[in-house]
Amino acid sequence: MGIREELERIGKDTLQDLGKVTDTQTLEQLKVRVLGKKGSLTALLRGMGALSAEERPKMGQIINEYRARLQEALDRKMDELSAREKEARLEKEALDITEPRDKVEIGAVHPTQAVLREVLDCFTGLGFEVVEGPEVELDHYNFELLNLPKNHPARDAQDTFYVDDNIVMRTHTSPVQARVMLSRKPPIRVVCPGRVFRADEIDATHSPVFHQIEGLVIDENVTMGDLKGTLDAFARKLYGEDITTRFRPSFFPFTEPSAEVDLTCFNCRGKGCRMCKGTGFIEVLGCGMVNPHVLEMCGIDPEKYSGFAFGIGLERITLLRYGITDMRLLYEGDLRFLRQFR
Ligand code: 2NL
Repeated sequence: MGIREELERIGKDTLQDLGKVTDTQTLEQLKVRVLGKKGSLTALLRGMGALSAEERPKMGQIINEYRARLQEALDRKMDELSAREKEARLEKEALDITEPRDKVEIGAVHPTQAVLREVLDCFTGLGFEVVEGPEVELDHYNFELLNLPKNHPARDAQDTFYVDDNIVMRTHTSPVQARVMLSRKPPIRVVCPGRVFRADEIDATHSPVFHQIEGLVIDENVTMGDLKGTLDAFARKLYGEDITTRFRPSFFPFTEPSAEVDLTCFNCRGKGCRMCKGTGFIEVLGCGMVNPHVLEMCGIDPEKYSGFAFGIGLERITLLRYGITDMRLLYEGDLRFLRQFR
């Protein structure tokens, strides 16, 4: 077979193979088979030695042109195939961000904390500052400064968790306010939320750990009218404009005079129902004018300043708010209960 026929056969075979190639790897092999060092076209060029001197340059030119055309066809195919392969790879590696993922369980704010947030929002809106303090407290701050001297029944180990002779788990958040009075000058307007501890047995209305929010205002000429106005605003903000307060005389060692405060029953709006036992009122908090002796012990001149204080049991108003009848539900972490607040 002459060189020309051979050349034509190689060209035809190569173009035919090229039409069938679908991936870059096979194409690379084809290229080596034709144009490589041991390729068919290369062999043809080497075979030119057998030609005569005048035929050789002419044939060389023809073969080289052929070679260039095949090279170009192979390169074009290579571009096309590698572009297609890249496309396929990107498609395969792409993330489908619309694909739904495994279900994530979303929690809920605990009802006690939800009510705490509402109460704090109300008082910060009235200009109060939120202050926190230690849960493990010196006897001095928890009892002594609050007019609960040695041998006072509230100090009994029956009621209080003692860490040692001088250290207790705080039984109210009042020591936080005592610390505020000792470290600042009036005017003072603070609310102090937090966990408190009492040696109680657990039942539907008692827990050894519960939450309190206490408030304290001290300035010149603070009166019981200011106390009532503040608590009225609190009641209306939390339960609605038609809610009023009712003050009943009471006793606390740290306030004088003292009162217990009832709110219009937010279940029946005052008509009388099971929740308020037909009275139309529900007891919600204790308060009073800060006992002058307490002011004095906390470094505030009772001749110049006066103040009021109040204490709210957070669990109690949470139970009332949601119509829950057993306080244990607030502590047990039962998801069947908690999920209802999502
Ligand atoms: C209640 C009663 C009350 C206070 C807490 C207080 C704090 C200082 C001075 C005076 Cl530093 N008083 N706190 C006053 C009256 C009542 O709590 O039944 N709480 C659930």
